[in-house]
Amino acid sequence: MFDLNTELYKKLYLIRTAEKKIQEYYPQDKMKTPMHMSMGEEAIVVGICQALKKEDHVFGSCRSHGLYLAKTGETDQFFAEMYGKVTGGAKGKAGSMHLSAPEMGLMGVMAIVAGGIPVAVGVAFANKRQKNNKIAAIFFGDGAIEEGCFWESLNVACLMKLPILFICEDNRFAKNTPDIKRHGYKNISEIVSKFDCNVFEEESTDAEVIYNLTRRAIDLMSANGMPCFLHLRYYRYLEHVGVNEYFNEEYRLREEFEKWKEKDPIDLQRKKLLVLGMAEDNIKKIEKEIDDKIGISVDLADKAPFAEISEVYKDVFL
Ligand SMILES: Cc1ncc(C[n+]2csc(CCOP(=O)(O)OP(=O)(O)O)c2C)c(N)n1
Repeated sequence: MFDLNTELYKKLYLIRTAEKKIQEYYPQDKMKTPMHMSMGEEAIVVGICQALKKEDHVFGSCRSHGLYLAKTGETDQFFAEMYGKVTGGAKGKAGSMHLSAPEMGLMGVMAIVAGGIPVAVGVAFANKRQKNNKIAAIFFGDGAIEEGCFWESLNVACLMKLPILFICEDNRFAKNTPDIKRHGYKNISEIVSKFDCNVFEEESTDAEVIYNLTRRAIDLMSANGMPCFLHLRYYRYLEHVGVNEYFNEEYRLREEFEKWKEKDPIDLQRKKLLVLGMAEDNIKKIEKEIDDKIGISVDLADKAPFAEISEVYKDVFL
């Protein structure tokens, strides 16, 4: 339990610190990619990726910095991609919204809302055919539920009993539009539970709670062969896109934000380590190692060259 909680904290701290670095350096205008920040959602991606096997396949949306870092733990290619440099995972052609590291199971993240869902279902189908015991996990926002391909994909996955986790990261907003202005129904989980799948619902910023829930989901999926739908609530700290702390009170309440901030996933996990008996100095040592690693990655990315012009059409489907 101590080891698990330490691992969870390392990932949570890594994600938050990497994004704080992005906030700090973005105004230099060297990172040209739009930024959809993960701040607030870290417990979900960290808890789930911890519960998955290394070789499982993960897919995400445009808001996937946290997912990438939780799944891979690496920061060199991550920052190089942000800077658009040849040392990035996609040689600088992908940016923040199309990250991938297939060798580490991060198969791809996509800017088209719900775009990754049918792709993940296809991979789950291949995994089942190959009997390789791998799980596909697709992360998407609540806005993706409004896309037809979500329902088509869910239907096929249930019909074919595919080994897939559908993870709805529900922050109640698609850009600035709240769920009540978009949904002709009350409860997503209630509707999804009409399908032949295992449905889980949780609102927690505790990565250990999410980890345990995911373990239960995976166990149930291997017992009854049915896909899982995880409906997980969180609060997006920043605006839809961008790195500023600006909070738009035209569409959401600051009090709600303050309430979620009190149970911030990183602070919560740090306090838990202290309660479990980890010395403050040990925690600081862990944090320093991660700070240093990120500092080096940013420096390397900044100094790295851009790809040659001849690379422009390579690795691109036209
Ligand atoms: C098919 C499609 N329609 C519209 C957009 C424009 N768009 C980008 S993000 C977004 C809202 C996404 O909300 P949600 O899925 O809840 O994810 P979140 O931003 O909350 O993580 C929209 C409408 C898009 N990228 N793709």
